[in-house]
Amino acid sequence: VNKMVPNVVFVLGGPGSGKGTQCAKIVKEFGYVHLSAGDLLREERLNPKSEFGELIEEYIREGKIVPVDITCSLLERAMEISGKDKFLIDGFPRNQDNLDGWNRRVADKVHLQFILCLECPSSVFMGRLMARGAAGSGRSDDNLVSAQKRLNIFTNETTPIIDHYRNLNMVRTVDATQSIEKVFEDIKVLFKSVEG
Ligand code: UP5
Ligand code: MG
Repeated sequence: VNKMVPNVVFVLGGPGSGKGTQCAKIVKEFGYVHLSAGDLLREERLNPKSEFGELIEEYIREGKIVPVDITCSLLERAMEISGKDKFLIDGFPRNQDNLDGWNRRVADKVHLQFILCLECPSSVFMGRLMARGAAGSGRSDDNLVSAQKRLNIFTNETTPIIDHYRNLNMVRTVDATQSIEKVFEDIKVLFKSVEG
């Protein structure tokens, strides 16, 4: 059977930069399937049959990045069962281990269209996370201590991955400090240009 090579867009940006919010809008407008690595991990953590539940909980609370084989397996499975061929992969790859695992396991089977980067200073996104936590998000990492750890890991480990793709001229950046609607206006322009 001749299957189409799936298209993938990575959506990266600091914690609370608006990745999930904007992905939901891209799904509606452009028909992508949204795969949030964080959401898949949080779901797996609640699966009583999973052997990784405790490990995932600890990593997420500490803001640490889960070993790539776990995350990649969840992403590959979700891509497969969707039966679709256009994916937004939100919040991955976040470090060198993620990038290596992706390149080893998946990269050759998909077409990476570009990296959408939501640029937002930490003063802005930390405020959003605290507001979300205060509003009862239920996320074990929406507290000041976890958020600070997530921010440090983003700065030290994820920024170099974005730079790697920037050197390949694959990064498209939007100003994520604007209103949700304004950010999406900018994102639409990018997707329209790749959709032709
Ligand atoms: N909001 C959004 N946009 C706004 C705007 N333009 N103006 C004003 N407010 C705006 O948004 C966050 C909040 O801000 C919301 O309340 C929203 O209304 C508001 P959201 O869209 O949720 O932002 P997002 O970038 O998705 O934030 P999230 O908290 O999900 O980002 P993280 O990157 O921290 O979380 P993620 O779920 O990706 O990862 C969590 C943890 O999982 C990681 O720390 C790590 O431990 C683990 N993980 C891995 O180990 N490996 C992976 O590959 C992925 C995750
Ligand atoms: Mg998110």
